[in-house]
Formats: sequence, C-alpha cells, structure tokens
Amino acid sequence: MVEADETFAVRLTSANGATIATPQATGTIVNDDQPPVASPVSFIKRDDWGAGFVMDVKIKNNSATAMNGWRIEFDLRPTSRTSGTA
Ligand SMILES: [Ca+2]
Repeated sequence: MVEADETFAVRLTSANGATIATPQATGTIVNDDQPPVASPVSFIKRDDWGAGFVMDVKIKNNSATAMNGWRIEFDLRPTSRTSGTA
C-alpha cells in the first residue's frame, strides 16, 4: 500500500541492572511501495470506410514487472459490432 511515512516514539523506563542513556527516540516507518505505473495505450486507425474501421491497439508496459489482471474496455454505440484478433 502506498502511504505516507509515519513516525513513532519509543520511551524506555524502569531499567533493571542497567542505565538508560537515551530514554527516548523517534522511529520512522518509511513507505517502500510504489504507485502503479500507468501504461500508455495507443490506437492507430489503419482503415476507415465510413461504416467501419480497422484499428490497432498497442498496450505498453513501462514497468519492470509483469502486469497481471489487466483488461481493456471499449464503449461503443448499441448498434456497433466488433470483430478482430488479439
Ligand atoms: Ca507502504
């Protein structure tokens, strides 16, 4: 989870057989998570004959790790039809 760094205080008291030299300190929990990398999607219309068109969709992963569980969606008019390959 991406979150802000957080600090907390530690206070030592009632030592047994020892002397507390530094009774209080502050710790920091540093966020080590990165936000997801947006992957650019590009569309190239290769042909258009009015009643339809052919389009290439390119999805590029700009991160160093695999992207799992992604999907691409299109909002089309109710009378539209699609066909093609992936
Ligand atoms: Ca985190």
